[in-house]
Amino acid sequence: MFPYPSGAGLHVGHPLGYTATDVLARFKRMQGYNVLHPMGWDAFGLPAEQYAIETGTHPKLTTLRNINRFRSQLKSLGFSYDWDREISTIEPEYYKWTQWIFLQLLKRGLAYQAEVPVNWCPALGTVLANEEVVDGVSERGGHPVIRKPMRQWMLKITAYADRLLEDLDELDWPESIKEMQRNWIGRSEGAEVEFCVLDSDGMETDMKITVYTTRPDTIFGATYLVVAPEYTLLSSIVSTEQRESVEGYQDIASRKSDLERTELLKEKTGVFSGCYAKNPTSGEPIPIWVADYVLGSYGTGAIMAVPAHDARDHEFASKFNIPIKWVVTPNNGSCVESGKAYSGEGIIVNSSNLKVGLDINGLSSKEAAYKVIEWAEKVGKGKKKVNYKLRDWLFARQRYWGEPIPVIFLEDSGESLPVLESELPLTLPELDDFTPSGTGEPPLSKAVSWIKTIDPSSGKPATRETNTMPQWAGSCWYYLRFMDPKNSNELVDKAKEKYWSPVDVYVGGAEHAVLHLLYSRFWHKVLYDIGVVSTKEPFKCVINQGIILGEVQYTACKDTYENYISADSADVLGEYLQEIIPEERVVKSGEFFVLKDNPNIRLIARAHKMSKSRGNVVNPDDVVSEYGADSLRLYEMFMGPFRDSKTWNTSGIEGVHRFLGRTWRLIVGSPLHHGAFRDGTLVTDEEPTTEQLRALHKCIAKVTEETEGTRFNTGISAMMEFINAAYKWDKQPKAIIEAFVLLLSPYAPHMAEELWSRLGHPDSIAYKAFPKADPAYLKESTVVLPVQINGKTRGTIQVEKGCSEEDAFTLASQDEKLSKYLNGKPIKKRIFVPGKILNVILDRQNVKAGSIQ
Ligand code: ANZ
Repeated sequence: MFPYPSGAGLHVGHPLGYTATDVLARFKRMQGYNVLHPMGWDAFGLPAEQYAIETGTHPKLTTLRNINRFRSQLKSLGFSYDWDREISTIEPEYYKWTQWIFLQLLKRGLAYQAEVPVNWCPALGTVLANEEVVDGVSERGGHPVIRKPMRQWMLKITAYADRLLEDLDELDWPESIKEMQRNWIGRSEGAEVEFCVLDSDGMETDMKITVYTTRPDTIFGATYLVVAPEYTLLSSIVSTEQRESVEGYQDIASRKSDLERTELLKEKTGVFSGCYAKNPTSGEPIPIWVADYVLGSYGTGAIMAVPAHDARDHEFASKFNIPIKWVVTPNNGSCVESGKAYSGEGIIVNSSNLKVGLDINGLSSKEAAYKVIEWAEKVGKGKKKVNYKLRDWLFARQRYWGEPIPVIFLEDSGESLPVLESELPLTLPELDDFTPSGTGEPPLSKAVSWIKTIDPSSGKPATRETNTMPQWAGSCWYYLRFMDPKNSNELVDKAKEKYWSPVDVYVGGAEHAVLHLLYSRFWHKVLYDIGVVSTKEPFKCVINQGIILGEVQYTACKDTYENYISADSADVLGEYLQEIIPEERVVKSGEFFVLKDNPNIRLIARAHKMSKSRGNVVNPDDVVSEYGADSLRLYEMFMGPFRDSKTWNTSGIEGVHRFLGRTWRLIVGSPLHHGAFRDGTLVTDEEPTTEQLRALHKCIAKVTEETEGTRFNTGISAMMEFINAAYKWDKQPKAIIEAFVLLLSPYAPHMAEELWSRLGHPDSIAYKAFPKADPAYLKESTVVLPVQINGKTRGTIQVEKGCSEEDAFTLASQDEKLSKYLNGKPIKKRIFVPGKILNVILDRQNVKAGSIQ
């Protein structure tokens, strides 16, 4: 995944994913594949715009500066990117195609306008992104934020919900991401049922409230209805007496986010609407309540509440004294625990009304649900319904630093028209003032001469759309552009797309498990439908690299007199002070960490996310200048399994740095005098021994297998083992060492190139063939042979395969453990099964006389 070039530069999390793909790219290239390993910038976004508002610096300047920094940092790590393919989402040549995709969506009815509530901050006069709102107030300045409906562009991702769900099955992605996507799409099967609204005399009116339920089997137990505070029909149902409290409630709810509203642990709130509806099955009047635990944006925005069988309804009904009616019993017939909802399935009870022709008593939940839907369809009061949690994608931002949306509005009629494809890219106008207008109008409304335009087909005056696209837009399809970055006629050339697509390995953080991956899959499917791409899915395999946490921090607890207390007793004490202890004052004792000068004091050891405020951020530049890029690369790959979270540990870099040093000295030798290494290497032209070949081929097999499987840490361990073994040899044959340098090169390319050149090769190592393991050297040549004395296993010996009985016996007699059973003892019989066992039967009499225990 390409990065957002933030002002802070690279953090150590970036090289983790980027080293991994670089190792893979180099490895695959050496195996003879054509590898597309590109880099680019997801460069629109809020921080540059916020910085522009504060300082007046144009976001483009800030962004380009950041890109330059990122590029030089990445180059310092030796990533083998094809820099000719570098792209940036802010360049008009790129966003021309982002706009083009938008026009295709518009053409197919997949982009539309709607009034949607946004986070509106009256004091700042601006719309805020969700991440700029903290606990209902603006992050900047702490001003109140309300939800206000505004005209927005929406993308109809819901039209693809089924395909986005079904096609997940065929992807080689982490199961956890697939599950998150499934939950996000949230397919739910149920029914819509109509409840007739009653007037104040209890008579049926023309008004109906349609509810969405996944449990039609519980309908006889629906003892009230709930509508969301933003339910459109609400104002026409509310009774005069209740109007004021309902409106007050609506106002409070408008300030809350959906997440706050549906939090399970939150105490339920609500107001009575003053009005009743008729349960169509039981025929009973039931009250209609307004409560914010029902969301206006899901289902129909109204529910039938079944307090006996739904936990939230139960809590609500208990609080407001609404009747609770049990209609499902657990299958095993045991009594339902009172005071709690039973939300499982079971056998239906209390559910029959012959007047309406419905009796579901005694049926299972499944059968009952089916029968209720059938009945509702017959009497015209409902139907089967599939719902998705997935919402259409809000695709407009009231911001400057984004792609202009290529739409114009006719001044006379207000009709919206697409900008002609031939006029793309529609470039962002220059602005000096990036502050919001104060009325909610986006900053682009200040670009007066840009806004005014003429509709080319009618010649009528028109104005341009001033909303821009969200940051997600440019990152939705960039992988396609890498395949053909300079094409000015097409988004991507068909043949090139066919050659490279789909992306074989897509590596990035788990934080993109849902939105980015879902949005790109959606756009990709649209592009597939219109014949731009040849595959249904963009990314064949996705891998999430683990997070790198900051160095472990040790904390000591102190009582109020500032005396150290052990962390295990501090919890009991409750109140305690904390002091951060430097690593030099810490030792490990068993599985805990304690103070060096007072081992009774146990410390708290914890790794935290790297953050500026904690001061535990590691800057890769510092590591590179102190240990070199290869050490950083190797360390990040060696820290632990690629997909797991890991903690940064500076002494760990020293470990891999030493390994590289040892490798260097094994091949080149130590410097003759301070600072200078001899030219060339220490390798010899001797034929390698079998032992050396075995060690090498074992290493080749392991490194190949582990690199292929993205288990880089164990691949590196194998190389470390090899170097340890090689140190025991008195000669380093060239054939062995050259192969090893090839193995090392994807991981530590700088040092490998230097060694390769010293080994007498004038050209780069990067395109040489990766060594292949010879199976002949992988077979183990020795076996472990159990040795029994009088039928009892007394030890083992290691013998060459095919070793003779005599040799095995000699080895056993020389073995430290076995010799005491054998030496000087008369032997009655030897039983030898080659490669399996050696059994020695001693002369009984002598055994008794001997000292065998
Ligand atoms: C009656 C009922 C009885 C329900 C019962 C559940 C258990 P999912 O699976 O998430 O689709 N619901 C429907 N619309 C809602 C909304 N806009 N806001 C909050 N809740 C809503 O869940 C669907 C269930 O969530 C529906 O089934 C409805 O409550 C509730 F024993 O209807 B149920």
